[in-house]
Amino acid sequence: MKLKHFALIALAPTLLVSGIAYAQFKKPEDAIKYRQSAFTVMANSFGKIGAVVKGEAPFNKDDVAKNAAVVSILSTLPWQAFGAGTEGGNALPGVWSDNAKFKSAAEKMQVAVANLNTAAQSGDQEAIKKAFGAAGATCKGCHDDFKKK
Ligand code: ASC
Repeated sequence: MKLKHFALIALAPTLLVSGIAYAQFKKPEDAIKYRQSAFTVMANSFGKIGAVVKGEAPFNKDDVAKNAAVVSILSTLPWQAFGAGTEGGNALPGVWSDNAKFKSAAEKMQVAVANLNTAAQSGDQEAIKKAFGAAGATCKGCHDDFKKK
């Protein structure tokens, strides 16, 4: 393996956690498509957990654990695609004009879904329900300020 590749693999978790942009986009539309795709896949898995929490789907511990892991991993991805010059899509201008607040909201969401993942891996239904509600509130909080209606 080339050293360059080894370094990238070794650094990957740090890059993800710190939100350093390593994904490169040729055009702003590519960044918009990337972040919307990440949110779409995240919302799909989050919604499946929601159906269980609301009693609309049966509780299957392994499915919930898998969906929570997907949400947790995906939650780290969209932020690198909100760089300068990528305004548009469903994002309100505040993402760029009030970027510190946006970043803080993004971090809150990532912490909340990591907590949901911890609860889901334990299989504790009450903990899952509580963590799901808290995570949903962080989605909504950010949408209220930063997503077009
Ligand atoms: C979802 C989803 C969101 C959040 C949000 C929670 O399932 O797609 O964006 O929950 O509606 O308030």
